[in-house]
This record gives sequence, C-alpha cells and structure tokens, in this order.
Amino acid sequence: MKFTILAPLCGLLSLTAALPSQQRSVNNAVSPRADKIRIMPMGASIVETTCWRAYLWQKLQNAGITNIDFVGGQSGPATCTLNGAPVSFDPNNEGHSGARATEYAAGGNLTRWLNAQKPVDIIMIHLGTNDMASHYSVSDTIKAYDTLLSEMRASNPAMKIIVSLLIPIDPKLFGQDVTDGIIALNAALRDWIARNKVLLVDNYTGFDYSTMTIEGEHPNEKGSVFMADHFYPVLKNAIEGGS
Ligand SMILES: *[C@@H]1O[C@H](CO)[C@@H](O)[C@H](O)[C@H]1NC(C)=O
Ligand SMILES: CC(=O)N[C@H]1CO[C@H](CO)[C@@H](O)[C@@H]1O
Repeated sequence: MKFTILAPLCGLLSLTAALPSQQRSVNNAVSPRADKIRIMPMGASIVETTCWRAYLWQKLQNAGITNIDFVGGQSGPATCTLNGAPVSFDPNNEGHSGARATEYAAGGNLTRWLNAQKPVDIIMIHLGTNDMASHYSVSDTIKAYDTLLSEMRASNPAMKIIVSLLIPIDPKLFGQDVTDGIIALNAALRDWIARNKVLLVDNYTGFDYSTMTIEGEHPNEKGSVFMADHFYPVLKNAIEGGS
C-alpha cells in the first residue's frame, strides 16, 4: 500500500483507512503476499503523527529494499516533506494518539490489530510515553509489555519484534517527574529487551528535545530524521534476515 502523498489523494487515503480489508485484498491481488514483508509500526502519537516512518520508508526504498508493506488500520500523516521536498511513503500504521501500553494490554487492542493484518512479520514499537505522562508505574508498564509480547508471539511465533527506547520529553511540558519516569522506564525497557531477546533501537541516547521536537514531545523534521536513522539499521537487518 504505497501512495505518493499529495493533497488530491486525501479522499483515497480516508477510504483506505475506512476499508482496510478491501484495500488488503486489492493489494494481495496485485502483489502476492510472499513478495512483501509486512511491517507494523505500533505506538501512540509519536508513531501516528510524525514523519519518521516516511523517512524510514524512503531510506529503505533508496537502498533498494522495496519488498515491504507497512501495515495497520491507521493511515497518515497526510504529508511529509524532507528539506522541502514531498516524501512518498506507505502511511499505514497502528499509532493511536494518547494511547498507553497499559491500555493496549488491558483492552486486547494489539491482538485485534494483528488479526486484521495477519501475518505481521515485523513489528516496530515506540510506546509508553503516555503511561508515564498519566503516572502509571514503570512496573505496570513493563507488565503491559509482557502481555503485548505474549500477544505478538501468539499471533506469529516468528515475528521479529523491534522495541525503541522512548525519546525524551521536555520537563517543561508535563513536569520533571514525567521526564524522570521516561528515563526510569527506558532503563527497565533495556533490561526487558535483553531478557526477551527482542531487538533494541536506542532512540533516546543523543535525542535532544530542545532542537528535535515541535513542542517538547513530538519529533520535528530533525527529530524524525534522527528516529528514522536509528530504526533503519535494525529494521534493515530484520528485513534481510527474514527474507
Ligand atoms: C483499545 O481497546 C479498548 C477496549 O476495546 C477500547 O475501549 C479502546 O478505545 C481501544 N484503544 C484504541 C486506541 O483503539
Ligand atoms: C547514541 C546512539 O545513537 N546509540 C544507538 C542508537 O541506536 C542504534 C540502533 O539501535 C545503536 O546502534 C546506537 O548505538
């Protein structure tokens, strides 16, 4: 499901979002599923609303890696530009603004999304910022990650799971305790990632919220380039190992 994102396509994009199963069957008819590695970007607004997925898609295309399909019931952002030029990318994802890991674990959301997109070969996760912003504990958030991991393994035992540490946010936005919560959750996530033998993306180290975000939380162009650059080697290895 690759679109060139231009204003006249907005109607088509909303149609796609409303009719994911029809879009999938059309897609399958055009290119057999065996040709495409299905990759689900999953998280909250940092996944849904910013352009790192677009830059990541472009980097993969530029490297000749075109046998991929980003999947999910969401579609967007409508436009991403890089150095002023529009970027063409596959906009599908499962980023849901404001959502928490603890919410997904309690609500069965991920199982529903994985069933709708089956089989998902690779999942890329950046999730937990809102758990900290809403003052859920690090241990409850890690328990939620345990639940989500079982759902992924149940859906596809061979699924490659890429988990990003959380990018830091400006303490001026939600207070120092939330910023500290993200640091504490990242430390716990690092252990969790090692323990569960999933793939680490460290998008925290070196990310500067004062120059790389729009308002202290959501990556701007520079921050999205940073995220794409950090996801890229890990995702590329997962794709090449998996094909
Ligand atoms: C997750 O699932 C719960 C329970 O069905 C639902 O209330 C909630 O809206 C879902 N969240 C998202 C972001 O889809
Ligand atoms: C500072 C830095 O960029 N650290 C890591 C960022 O993420 C990549 C991919 O996981 C690592 O290789 C870097 O060491």
